[in-house]
Amino acid sequence: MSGTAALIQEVQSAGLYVLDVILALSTAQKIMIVVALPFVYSIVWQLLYSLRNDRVPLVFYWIPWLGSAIPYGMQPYEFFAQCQQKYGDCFSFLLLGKVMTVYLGPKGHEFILNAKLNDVSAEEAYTHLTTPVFGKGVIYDCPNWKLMEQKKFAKVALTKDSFIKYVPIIREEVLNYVNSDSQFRGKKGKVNVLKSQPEITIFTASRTLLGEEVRSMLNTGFAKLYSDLDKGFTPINFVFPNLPLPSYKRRDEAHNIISNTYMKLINKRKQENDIQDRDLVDALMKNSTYKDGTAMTEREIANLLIGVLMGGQHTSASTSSWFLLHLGERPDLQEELYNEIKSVLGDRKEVTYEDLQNLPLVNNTIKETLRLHMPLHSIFRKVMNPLQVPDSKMIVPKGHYVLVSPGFAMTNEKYFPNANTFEPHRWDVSQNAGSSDSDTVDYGFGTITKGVSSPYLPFGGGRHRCIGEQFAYTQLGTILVTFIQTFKWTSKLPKVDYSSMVTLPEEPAEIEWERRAD
Ligand code: X2N
Ligand code: HEM
Repeated sequence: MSGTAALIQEVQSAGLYVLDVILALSTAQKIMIVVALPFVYSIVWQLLYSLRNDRVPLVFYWIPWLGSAIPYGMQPYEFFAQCQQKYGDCFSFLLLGKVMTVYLGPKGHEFILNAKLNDVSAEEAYTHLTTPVFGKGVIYDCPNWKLMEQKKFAKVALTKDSFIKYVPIIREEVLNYVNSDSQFRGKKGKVNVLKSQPEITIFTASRTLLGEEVRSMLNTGFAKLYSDLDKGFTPINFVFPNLPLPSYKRRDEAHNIISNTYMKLINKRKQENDIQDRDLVDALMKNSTYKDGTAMTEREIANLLIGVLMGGQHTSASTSSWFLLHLGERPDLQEELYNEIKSVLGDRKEVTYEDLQNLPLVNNTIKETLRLHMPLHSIFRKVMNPLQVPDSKMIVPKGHYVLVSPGFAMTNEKYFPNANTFEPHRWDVSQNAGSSDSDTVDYGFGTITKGVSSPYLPFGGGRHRCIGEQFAYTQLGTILVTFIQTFKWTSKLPKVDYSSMVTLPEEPAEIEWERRAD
């Protein structure tokens, strides 16, 4: 008999013996074993994993599958800081069955955001979450080259010429809101920014990017559909893309109705030959043919509109909520902002796009808010080919994920002295110093800086870099100017809620406002 066959027989009889022992146990003891087995397995697996020197160190965890989900989900930056102390800038942790490799700091930004297209994939990391919400054929439900072109198509509606038109519209929407919403009735009062800012954001973004037709529908039952769709865009959906629950059904129904509505709008404009340069709808109707000659379908244009609006909604609403709450603790800054606005606009109240370029404190307030509250605390990619960690023997295997967190560097003492203090004036000097690299690259949606080793990257970098930065600054700048012109306010800064899609303030997130006399 060969050695192998003998071994197999040996193992077989040992297995049978173990089975006999187990069957002889009481039911309670059997249950104990079944319960304990995953724990034993996971601990043995972690021990063996820790012996490999070609792997990034793995953060120890007790609970199988769940891994480090709770410390990460509650306080990601504190969790990262603790891991950094033990393992350095590069470590792995288990998040709900997925191995995440984190690389903190500028080297990590470069490693992950500038990784090769063949090695890492954003669509594989995000599609389960985004496709049920945005719909088929766009963003992360298509090959990367199509996403690059979709970003190029959308950018046509995000130019200086468009912003010049958007600013008065945004101002009108904000004024209309603060002069009619029940939370803003009277001379003074309290407002929950987690209600007001999402509403102001959706009204201003819909009116500018989707046009008056869609904006006016938001005063009707149509708004409920947005809320249903929104409830399908949470970290829970990231973990469980589809469950037989009412919220998932409402998400899918809301998607279908909204997508159909946008298609009807596209068709109406087409039929009436009413295609101008008003908004993103016009821009995509004019320019959405891929370089291979195929045109985006009307369904795909509708879904791209949903995706772009949804992305801008969460990030922008979070940012304006946070600057209101920070400024509420700094009446001195509100006065400084008021004086800056007055000195540039004079007796004029109607802010313009050009004015916004001449209001450094307004822009630095937004910049500082994004430093302290980068809306996306974690950016993910799925590893598609074994990936070597630079200057090491460590390999991140295919099937694992990489996670980059510019928000960690942005709130770190190493890069920003008094990192936890809200201080817009820290940006006064050196408006653009630090990003000394002028090397640029074009992935298909316009030139961007090649290097991503800056510690300050609220809009990401590389081929997936944000195209909404200028729109966000225009929208947020106009909202901030209009608030400063209209109100003085106070507040107490809430803690951060990291368990949402974007980093939000915890409830209660209120400001106490008072109308300015003039
Ligand atoms: C259960 C606490 O809460 O212990 F949207 F056109 C549109 C970003 C995807 C972030 C996923 C996991 C948090 C677990 C907490 C478009 C404008 C985009 C860009 C664990 C106990 C979408 C998932 C968040 C995992 C955190 C980014 C966005 N510009 N928008 N335990 O997508 O850009 C778009 C782009 C994602 C996440 C998480 C837990 C283009 C807990 C307690 C609980 N995350 N998260 N955008 N966790 N717990 C966007 C890229 C893309
Ligand atoms: C991508 C941040 C507003 C559209 C990104 C990324 C970040 C980001 C970090 C990179 C994601 C990744 O690498 O996985 C922000 C912040 C915003 C903001 C902080 C506001 C303060 C907007 C707005 C729009 C928008 C207003 C649309 C008008 C996009 C798009 C992408 C993107 C289309 C590209 C996604 C990709 O290529 O994978 N954004 N964003 N964003 N953002 Fe934004």
